Amino acid sequence: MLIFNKKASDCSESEVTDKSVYLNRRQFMKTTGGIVLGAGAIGQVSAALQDGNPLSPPISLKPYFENITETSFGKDDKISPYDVATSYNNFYEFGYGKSDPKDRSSEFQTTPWTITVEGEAGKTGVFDLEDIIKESMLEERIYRLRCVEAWSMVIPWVGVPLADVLKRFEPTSKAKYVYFETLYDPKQMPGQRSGGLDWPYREGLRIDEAMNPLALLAVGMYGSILPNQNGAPVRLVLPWKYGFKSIKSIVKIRFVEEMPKTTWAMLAPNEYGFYANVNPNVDHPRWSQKQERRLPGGVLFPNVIETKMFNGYEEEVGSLYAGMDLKRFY
Ligand SMILES: Nc1nc2c(c(=O)[nH]1)N[C@H]1C(S)=C(S)[C@@H](COP(=O)(O)O)O[C@H]1N2
Ligand SMILES: [Mo]
Repeated sequence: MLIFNKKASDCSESEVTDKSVYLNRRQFMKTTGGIVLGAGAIGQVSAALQDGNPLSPPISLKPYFENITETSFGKDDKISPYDVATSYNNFYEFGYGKSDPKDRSSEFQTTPWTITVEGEAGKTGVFDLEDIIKESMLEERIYRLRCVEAWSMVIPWVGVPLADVLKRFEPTSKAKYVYFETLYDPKQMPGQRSGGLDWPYREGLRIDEAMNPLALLAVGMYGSILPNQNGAPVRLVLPWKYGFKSIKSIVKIRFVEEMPKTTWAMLAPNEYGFYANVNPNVDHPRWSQKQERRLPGGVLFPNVIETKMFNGYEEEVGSLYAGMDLKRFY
């Protein structure tokens, strides 16, 4: 997003067909009247019927994906087609083009997967991802994703509240921030075989941001597991922040006392800050952040909409930044 001076044409998307439209649980409930289905069965049926996500969870996680808890997030937003959400991606480990992640990640190995927990916490060590997930109910959260490049989508994520997971590691009072790292494996990730970014991809949050109920540790989307190009098998989703904060394919969580160095802020500190909260009043030095192109949109229907403060989540997260100069802490 920094190094290539994107042209406006990069954001254009061809219209997609109805076939790929994700049928979410509520819509499904409405069209069937919800007559024959108990609450537990709805998740199963919708995951099977929606023609979006064709992936199936590992056997051991199947019961969890069959009992996804609905939430009220995003009920007024039109969900982006699965085809768009899985073919227009930023995942520089697999290349810099928008279609590279899909085209080049099909062999990426995501099982087994462990996360190393380090630093200022009572419980540290190497944890199996499945064990981390199984401690909580999976939830569906339909969130808007606003990329710093000024395009956006609406994605039905499946995951667990980040706070629930972090609390289990018992962070100490010195844990003022939490740092995350993506897998570093140039053999599997062709983008890491060249420079550009300083690998591994790194992100971080203030601990109170990480504990905010909106912050999601996602293991799925559109009713099933994450496709590799979307950050399988586990990623952050922070809908009030620019997309680059939502780090993919996480292998390390470290509780720290000082603000951690993060990938984009390291590369271009004048363009990308640590906070990276969506803010239409603070432009990127090279483009406006007042509007965004909601995908899909094409040349004829660019589908440009106004960007909202904190991506429309001010009620949930505004208090985290009370009294802060958001022009300075961008
Ligand atoms: N490890 C890693 N995480 C990443 C990125 C990346 O290049 N590498 N790109 C970020 C950016 S810029 C965005 S907009 C989102 C895109 O998520 P999506 O492809 O699921 O829409 O992932 C973020 N997480
Ligand atoms: Mo992004």
